[in-house]
Amino acid sequence: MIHRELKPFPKDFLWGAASAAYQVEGAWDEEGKGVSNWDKFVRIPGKTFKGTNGDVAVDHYHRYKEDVQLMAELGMKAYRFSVAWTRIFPNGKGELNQKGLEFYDNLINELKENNIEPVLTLYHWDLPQALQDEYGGWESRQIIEDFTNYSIELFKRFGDRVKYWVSLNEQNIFTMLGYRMAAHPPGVKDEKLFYQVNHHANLANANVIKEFRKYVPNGKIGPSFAYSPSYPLTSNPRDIIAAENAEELNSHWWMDIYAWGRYPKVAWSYLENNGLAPTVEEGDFELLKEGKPDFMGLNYYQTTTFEENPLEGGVGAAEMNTSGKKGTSKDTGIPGVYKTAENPNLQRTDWDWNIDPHGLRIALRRITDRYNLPILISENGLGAFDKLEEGDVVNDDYRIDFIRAHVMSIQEAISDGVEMMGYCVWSFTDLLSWLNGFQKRYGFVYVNQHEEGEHDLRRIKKKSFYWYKEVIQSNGNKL
Ligand code: BGP
Repeated sequence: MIHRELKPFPKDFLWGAASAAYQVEGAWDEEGKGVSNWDKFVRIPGKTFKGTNGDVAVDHYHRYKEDVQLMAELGMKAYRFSVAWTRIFPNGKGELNQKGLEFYDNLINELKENNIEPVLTLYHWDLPQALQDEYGGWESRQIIEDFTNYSIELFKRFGDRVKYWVSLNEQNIFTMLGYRMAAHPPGVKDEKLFYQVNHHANLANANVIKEFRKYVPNGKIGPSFAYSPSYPLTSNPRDIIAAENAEELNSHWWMDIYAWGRYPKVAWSYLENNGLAPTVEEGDFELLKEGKPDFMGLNYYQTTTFEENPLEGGVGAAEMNTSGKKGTSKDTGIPGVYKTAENPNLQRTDWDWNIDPHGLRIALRRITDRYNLPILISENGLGAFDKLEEGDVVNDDYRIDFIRAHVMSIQEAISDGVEMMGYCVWSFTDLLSWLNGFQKRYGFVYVNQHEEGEHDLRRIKKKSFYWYKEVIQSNGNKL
């Protein structure tokens, strides 16, 4: 649809930015914090870009006040951050660490005093290592209880001030990288376990949402899903089936569970036929149905294009581009299901991520059509090599262009009838990219932090900072 006139952004639209504990906080072993799976994983040689880790990250733990002041200056309405489970329960359960609770208390209070709505993510990938050691973390159903107890502690402590909550961040990504590609902890490649782990995560997610209703009755909670809408490469029906396979196995398989508490039929049948379906216990589907979210959190970066992949001799899984050398990524696929293909209509970033603002509108509409839930965009942004110029200037016009085009797409989606809650750009300050070090930057605020050489961690407002400030001030009118 081409609209004659676009609808305005809602008055209370949450213009924001996002981060995650491990990527910003640092202070990895301070004030009682326990060891997380990431604290351990980054120490294995060859796992991250140039061996980067989050020991210091961008030192937000010590500089949160300065960071919140910058958010206030930007005029941000919302800040999405995650809590490090190991700061609250150093061993994942049992002994509670008051110092950890205090840190988030202070952060939340600082945000509230500056009229910034906190959006709290319960889990953004940093699992207590003690739970991984004891029972394999997400590999055991025991995680449901431990994750729930940890979450309840946060509901009790922060529920009076935090209205918006994200349960699991990108379950599809942390399980895929952790159990399918061995690129994230625990570094496993086991297709069957991947689906079992996901079943446990689904149950944990549902249980936490169920408990949330008791402790934060006026709050809103939902998972953040990394949705990459699937396109067929051509109008050849075989490619269309490949794209539908991808939509079913890579997207509906998670979002259907979140929204409806059931797995999509075609995907389930594929898993059963291939001996991959998870073991389900009595009562699981009842619980999954009870864990209805208030919104769908959408992390949108790109779309993916698919074509048919033969069963015999088809393309298998390929590694990602973590170097920032454009054009080095390879097509990846599942024989007999799909394989990815380059979309000739789209430009790519240096990490070979497709730049596709219209894809965001497509994502918003597909989620709305299928699930009829309001949507909070919990991540969207551009990872790039930024250059710090003379006089502490960063001219990131490419980032402005990227975000502008995506904001326009959101407005088109609103005009199409999509119910939008807010837009959290990834990220506020520059931060540690899990596998790409500090060289892949996303922030409105440059942080002088590097893999090597001088890094005093000073904060520098980029050109995009000033631009986004006007966007927020004008409620999206001035782009
Ligand atoms: C999402 C994660 C974020 C963030 C972002 C950018 O998948 O939720 O934590 O890292 O992607 O990814 P990357 O740093 O790999 O470019």
